[in-house]
Order: sequence, then C-alpha cells, then structure tokens
Amino acid sequence: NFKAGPDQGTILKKLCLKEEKCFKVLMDDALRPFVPEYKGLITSDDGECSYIQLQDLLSDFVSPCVMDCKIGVRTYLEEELAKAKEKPKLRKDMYEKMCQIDDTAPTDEEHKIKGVTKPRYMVWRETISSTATLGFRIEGIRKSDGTSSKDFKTVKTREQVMKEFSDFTESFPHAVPKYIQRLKAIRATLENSNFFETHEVIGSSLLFVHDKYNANVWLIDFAKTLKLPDNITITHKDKWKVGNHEDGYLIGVDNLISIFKSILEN
Ligand code: 4IP
Ligand code: ADP
Ligand code: MN
Repeated sequence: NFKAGPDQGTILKKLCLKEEKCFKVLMDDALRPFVPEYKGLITSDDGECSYIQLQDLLSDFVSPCVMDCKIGVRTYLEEELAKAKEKPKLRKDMYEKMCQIDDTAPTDEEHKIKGVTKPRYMVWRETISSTATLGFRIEGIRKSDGTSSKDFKTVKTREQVMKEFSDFTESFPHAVPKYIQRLKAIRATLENSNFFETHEVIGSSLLFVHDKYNANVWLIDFAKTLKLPDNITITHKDKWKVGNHEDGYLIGVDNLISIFKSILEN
C-alpha cells in the first residue's frame, strides 16, 4: 500500500498534519505500545511531497494475513456534516459507488441529479455495514497468499462478521486467543490513555496481523482523529448526536472482543 521507507522496517505515508500531530502525542502516551512507532517527517528531494515515516507493522511476519477494521459508529467528521448542510456539494463519484452496490439505494431525486452529499453516502455505508450497529466494519482482508479483498461493504450482522473472522483465522487457530488478549490489553489501555480521553477518533482502524507463528493488533490511521474542544468530554460509548462528538470507539472494541470470544468457543 505505502512506499518503503529509507530505513529497514519502515513505511512512508503521505503527510497529513493532523495525523502527524496525533502520532507525536501518541509517542508519549499509554497507547504507544499499540501504535506503529513514529520515526519523523521525510521530505522528498524536490521538496514537493512530505511523508511520515512509520514502523512497518508487517516486517516481523512471514507471509502475513492482514485485516483492517474501521472502528466507531461514525465515519465522517461533524465539520463535514456542517459543510454539507451549509453548502451541499453533490458527489457524483459517491452516487456511482452507491449504485454499484445497490441501485435502489438512491432516492428518486438523487437518481435525477446523479449525486449525493458526502454525509449521505457515509451514513448509508455505515448502515449497510456493521458500523452503525456493532461500532466497526471490515474494510479489507489480505490473505497469506497475497490475494486481497475489499468486498465486505454489506457485511452487517454479527453472524456475517463472525463468518468472515472465522475464514480469516481458519488455518491459524493460534491467532484467535492472541487477538483476544491483545484486544483486552488495548481496551484496558484506552481507559488510561490521555490521548483517548482528549480525542474524537473517527475513521481509524485496528490492524490485525497474523502468520504461522504470531498474531498482533495495532491502532492505525489518525487522519480524521481530532482533539476535542476544551469544554467537551466523551464516553466513546454513548449514542452520537449532532454536536456531542461521540465516536462509539469502545462499542466497536467490545464487540470485536465478544465476537472473537464466540469463535474461540466454537
Ligand atoms: C471513502 O468511501 C472512505 O470513506 C474514505 O475514508 C473517505 O475519505 C472518502 O471520502 C470516501 O469516499 P469508500 O470507502 O466507500 O470508498 P477513509 O480514508 O477513512 O477510508 P476521507 O477523506 O473521509 O478520509 P472522500 O471525500 O475522500 O472521497
Ligand atoms: P489511509 O489513511 O490512506 O486509509 P491507513 O493508515 O488506513 O491509510 O493505511 C492503509 C493500509 O495500509 C492499512 O489498511 C494497512 O493495511 C496498511 N498500513 C497502514 N499503516 C501500516 C503500518 N504502519 N505498517 C504496515 N502496514 C500499514
Ligand atoms: Mn484508512
């Protein structure tokens, strides 16, 4: 996905200043063991593009299996909602992505104008997947043979998710208890993290990686993670309402733990 970094075992991701700020804070937070190590900024020779250099989480694995789960009940920023209300911008690309999955999803009006707003598309994606109900969704899975799929957009029920997790870990039963243990450690550390207490975590993922020998989980992707306004605190569990900044992150983590536990019992 990303370019290899100049140092062995690192990758380069296009710089997003908000994300870089998050990684800086995370390097001094209780969550540090659960995120890729941030190794600093890199600017290309022509000075055009900047990158952040991150620990390559796959480098200690042999033919790894990788799964990206996007966490939270909401996947867009409140500011994007405000923008769309003030000045609705029609997204033809999002209308087309919507039709590709279900051409009966757009309203008559939306069919007529061949466009939808970004929040309309994002909320629809949340409700056809497990995001709205379970607080996470499967974004993509790469198997050990290198084949990958992003075809999980309508995986919605607990049973459907469980089936995908079972397939993912099928030949690697040792991974399931390791994933549960790591998720529990993440859950406990979130409770003690100053970063988590002070941020709204939107569009971030948990990256699951296993091979024949090992299994691990990390928090990645903080491009849409924002510092909460000073007068606002969130539970990461309560229902989101416009203006309350809740993200539902803990709903997702708790459901992930519960589903992997069910797989273990099978
Ligand atoms: C994508 O929709 C993802 O939600 C992206 O989020 C989002 O980027 C895109 O918005 C949206 O089109 P699909 O996954 O259904 O293709 P992420 O980057 O977290 O995967 P943002 O900008 O919200 O991060 P646009 O506006 O970038 O197209
Ligand atoms: P984007 O903001 O473009 O969505 P992400 O940070 O979510 O980028 O990363 C996209 C994908 O790249 C992830 O699903 C994962 O497979 C891979 N990836 C991200 N960070 C790392 C990392 N530190 N090490 C290895 N792979 C990574
Ligand atoms: Mn992402």
